[in-house]
Amino acid sequence: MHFMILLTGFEPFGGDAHNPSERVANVLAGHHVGGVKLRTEARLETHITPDVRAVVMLGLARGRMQVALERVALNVADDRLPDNAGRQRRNETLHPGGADAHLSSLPLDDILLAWHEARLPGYVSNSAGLYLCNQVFYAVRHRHPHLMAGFVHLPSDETLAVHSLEAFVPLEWQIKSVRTALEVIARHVSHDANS
Ligand code: PCA
Repeated sequence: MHFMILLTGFEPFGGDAHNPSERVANVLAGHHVGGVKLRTEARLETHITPDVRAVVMLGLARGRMQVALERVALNVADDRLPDNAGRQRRNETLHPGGADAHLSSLPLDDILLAWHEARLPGYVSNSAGLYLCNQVFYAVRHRHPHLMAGFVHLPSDETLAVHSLEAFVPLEWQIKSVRTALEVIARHVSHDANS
């Protein structure tokens, strides 16, 4: 069987005109990285088919200064804003009876090393927030505990930052960072499959 890496992004929210995570996912859609095909999805829950060997979820975190690998998903939602369907959760457990937290199962250290070797700034963040990104990250780790899966938060890009005084990373750099992370993940996935 051939493998897939599932790459997901989010649509714009909170009044933003676009979401860099959706752009990056769309740019990379259908490409091969390290011999592994990328598939991109918006509705991920129903689409984790048996050929999916890793899930990389992307989202926007305005105000961040660099691309961030999220270390942990917490079993709580506390939304600052309603989601695009108008729902807002305050201090709610996401999955009653589930672990308080799930850690990323992506090879964080190897990705960080690859970024830094390629002169792509990035770091490991210890909080994905308590909004939708944390929610999908938790749900995937909770429902598919043996799957390699994790979350990458992207900063604003040049288009979003034009309208406000905030840190940004150009979209091209964000694409490079995500592609580099996917190459590392593809290596791990192929190695696991051959051993
Ligand atoms: N960022 C939000 C939700 C969607 C997105 O791109 C978050 O960090 O939770």
